Amino acid sequence: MRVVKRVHSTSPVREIGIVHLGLGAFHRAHQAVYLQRHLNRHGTSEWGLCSANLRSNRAVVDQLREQDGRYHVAEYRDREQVTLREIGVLRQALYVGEGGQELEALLQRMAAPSTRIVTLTVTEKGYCLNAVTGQLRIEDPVIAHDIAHPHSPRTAPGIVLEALRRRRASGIAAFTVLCCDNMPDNGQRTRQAVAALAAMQDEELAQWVNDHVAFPGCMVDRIVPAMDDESFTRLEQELDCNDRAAVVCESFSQWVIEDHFPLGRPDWEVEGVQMVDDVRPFETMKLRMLNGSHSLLAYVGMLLGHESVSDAINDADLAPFVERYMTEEAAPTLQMPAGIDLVAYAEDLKARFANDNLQHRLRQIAMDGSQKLPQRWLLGAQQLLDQGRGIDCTALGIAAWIYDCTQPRPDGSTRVIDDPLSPTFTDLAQRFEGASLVDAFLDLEEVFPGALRERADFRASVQRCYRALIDEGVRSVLRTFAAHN
Ligand code: CS2
Repeated sequence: MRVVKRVHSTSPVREIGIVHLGLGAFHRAHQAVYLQRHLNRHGTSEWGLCSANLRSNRAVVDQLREQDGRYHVAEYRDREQVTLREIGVLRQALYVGEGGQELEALLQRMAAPSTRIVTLTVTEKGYCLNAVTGQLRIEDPVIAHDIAHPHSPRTAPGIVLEALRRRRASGIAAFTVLCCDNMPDNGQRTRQAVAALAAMQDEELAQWVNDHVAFPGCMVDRIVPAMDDESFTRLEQELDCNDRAAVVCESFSQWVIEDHFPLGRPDWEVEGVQMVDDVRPFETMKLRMLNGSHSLLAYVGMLLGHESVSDAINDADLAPFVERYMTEEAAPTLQMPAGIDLVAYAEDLKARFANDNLQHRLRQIAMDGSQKLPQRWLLGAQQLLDQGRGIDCTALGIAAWIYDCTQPRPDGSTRVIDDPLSPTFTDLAQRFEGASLVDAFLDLEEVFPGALRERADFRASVQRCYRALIDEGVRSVLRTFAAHN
């Protein structure tokens, strides 16, 4: 029998204090839930939300408007225990769109004195930064557009900057910018994106951004798969929840935030948020242990024919391999504050991955690999090699990623990979094969840090794994690894 705890939203919001960019499933199931709990506890709140989608998923914005911003989050602990939470804290939903239809409404909201925090989940590529160096990609056509047209920006950094420019012009203090994407040093990276863009437009504004805008870093964690028809049907059948804006997620949730909010913030700590001085150890732990394992499960798991994370972690050959990655290649690169037990963390992660209520698609995790690999695997791999340690698991992951990016479909047609570098991958796949293809991938400056690209031992490990994948097949490679461990 399924135990469903229902939590309703009855309290009114007094004011919209937070504007969010990126109204995806993750935002609806993570930040919005913390704000809803804050609202329920206080009975009212000045931290209501206005959330916007910039270019993708207009449908969810329309749906939310029809429902007056209300929707449900189904939190699955396991098959027996589900909490169905109603969210009422989202007071305005906007869609900017290609033509910038609601850009003005969004900018006005961001420039309003009541807005004190702007949060973002626009995915790694949304910041238009080189994933390795963290520098703004000024050659990117959308950034070039924002440099030329500062008042009608298209990118997230451009929109944040234009709103800040308006505040400065009207003498309103800067809002705090809180990046909630899985990037290393995400506060600093966001500052870098906004300040570098400002420097291309107006040096004084760039200086003002550097002097007056706070960009605290944070680590966010909750597994929230993208919704599909099957998940909506299950919600309807199992929980009697007929809501096309609903989201399904795990019951686990974590948020660690650097406590630097000059215009104030909700008292998040009461809802279990960890407010810290330095988020970096937590961020690196999560990126390498959780996200790194996710990417490994995705690329190696898909080669084994699996579709979801729970299927992949239940594979008797893959589970020990991922465990070995966590203990031998991720954990040794971390320096955690006292009290953090990485062995227990790894155990918890395996249990979370096994939650089969979620149907978390490996293909979803595999997307945008070029943007994810540097922080999930490559910085750690560099550290391991410097310490004279092996990188077998990471190297197999990279080989599987190259394979995934370049293999034609079974019918011979080219598979379009969901990645900003997809045209480059197609080009490399047409020009090279075997060891030269691997070499061409390892030369990609946008993905591999220079120090790694130059290491013969690194290149040799990936080459060896790629050859073994082709010659022996993935299952046999995993078994050979296990036998030698
Ligand atoms: C995943 C993350 O899609 C991905 O790349 O690794 O979205 C992951 O589910 C979250 O970071 C969990 O907090």
